[in-house]
Amino acid sequence: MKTQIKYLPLIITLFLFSCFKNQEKHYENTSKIPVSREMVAELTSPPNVPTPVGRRNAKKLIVKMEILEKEGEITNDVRYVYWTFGGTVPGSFIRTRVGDEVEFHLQNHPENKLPHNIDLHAVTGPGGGAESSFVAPGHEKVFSFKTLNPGLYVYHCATAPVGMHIANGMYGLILVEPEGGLPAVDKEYYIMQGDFYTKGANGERGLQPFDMQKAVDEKADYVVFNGKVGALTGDNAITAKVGETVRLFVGNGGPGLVSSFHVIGEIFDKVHIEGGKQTNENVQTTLIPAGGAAIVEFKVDVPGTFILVDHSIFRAFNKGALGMLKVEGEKNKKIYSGEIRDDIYLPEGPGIQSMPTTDEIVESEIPAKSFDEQMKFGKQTYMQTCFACHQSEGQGIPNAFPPLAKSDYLNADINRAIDIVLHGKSGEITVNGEKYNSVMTKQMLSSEEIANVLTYVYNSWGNSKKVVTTSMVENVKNKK
Ligand code: HEC
Ligand SMILES: [Cu+2]
Repeated sequence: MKTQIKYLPLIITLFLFSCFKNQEKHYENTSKIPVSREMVAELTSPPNVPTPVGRRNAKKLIVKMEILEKEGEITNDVRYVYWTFGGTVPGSFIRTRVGDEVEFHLQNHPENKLPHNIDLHAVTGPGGGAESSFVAPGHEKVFSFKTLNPGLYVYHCATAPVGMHIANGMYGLILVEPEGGLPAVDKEYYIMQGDFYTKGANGERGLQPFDMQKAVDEKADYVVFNGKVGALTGDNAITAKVGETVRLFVGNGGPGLVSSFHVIGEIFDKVHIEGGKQTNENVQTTLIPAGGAAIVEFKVDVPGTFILVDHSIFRAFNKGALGMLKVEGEKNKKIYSGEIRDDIYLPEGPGIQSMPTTDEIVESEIPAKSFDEQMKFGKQTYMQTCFACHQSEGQGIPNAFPPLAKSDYLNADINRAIDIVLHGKSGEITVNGEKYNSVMTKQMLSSEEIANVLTYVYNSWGNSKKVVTTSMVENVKNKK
């Protein structure tokens, strides 16, 4: 007790002194910003970011980054050997402020196979640090740099073959906050796109080696956020509540592809273009170069699931560049009503009041009698109706439309197949071991057309050669 009182005047003086020191002056030349004390940097794995810098003074900041080469899953049953900064793709997020003196410790784990190094775009100096950080397995290299320019920067490995090291996941982001820090927001997340090149095609199972030729040709098998398909979907989605402000630190590691970053159903209130000082407002899609970044900010006004995509859209729906932001809270019907009505729109003729139901579809006058005729008419219907989704050879599209060729699901139950074409199908199904969870709308076809098209499907592409008759379709129809 006594000693505490004795030191009280000293404590008060120190307190006042530190308050005074926080009234930091503005330095035109950021290389002159003095550093006080030493501090170990907090590093985080994606999609998390370290605590904001706020108003803290510039410091000597110790960053310890461990390189790990490790096997992971790029998508279901597809394995890949990732090379990582800190054990994740993208690598650990580094958060600094302008004027910090970063003492960088690059550690190459003794069980790794290769030497690596690091090029930080936030560094002013040869190779962005690469020249002084080349480190063999079982070694640690130390170098230091002063952060002169505020902004969001990419870091990556720059060891030959550079493209291969980046393609295997060796990239991440380092943020240099301006004096006084970034304005406070409710939620901050770390997202980074990357393209992957595997020996096997997209979805081919097993451990997939890196494919140099595909990488050179920039023919990516996977384009993903945060290192793998689904890193930000379902239970891994990022979240916010209605009314909150969200800041996304978005980077693009490449190595090959430029990202057209977009959030479906949301407008970016503010974007720090290319991660720099200049901001744009009311942006729909922002371009993020390979080896570049952007800070994206918006307020979420309505609940729902907002889909993050690379708007080069096949990458999103076929190669994995798709994430989710789930927003919970009160609906706001003024901002977004939801579906109000589903009216009939039939511009052709007056007097048509409703869509014909399958019961009302007029049966053709001359029914196909022979098997050959059924096949001929069935193929026509297939090419007009089913082809768009199930594809010309019934092969389907992975993750979207199940195959009809050699389909165990189709061949197992003929009445169920008739029912699907009559009434449509939604919900999870498994076809040839692959799960599909999508929607097939009901097809506006007559019973005879359904009989023909299914006969065609059953007698093509290695299926079970059943014949479907009009009366079989009628039976299924009348059961309901
Ligand atoms: C708009 C796209 C689309 C069209 C057009 C379409 N389907 Fe489908 N089909 C689907 C989807 C999606 C599923 C899976 C539904 C699910 O996940 O529950 C499916 C499932 C099926 C299945 C069961 C699964 C399987 O692979 O065996 C059959 C049989 C089928 N469709 C037949 C047809 C036939 C025949 C036609 C043409 C008359 C047709 N479909 C037209 C999208 C479509
Ligand atoms: Cu490397």
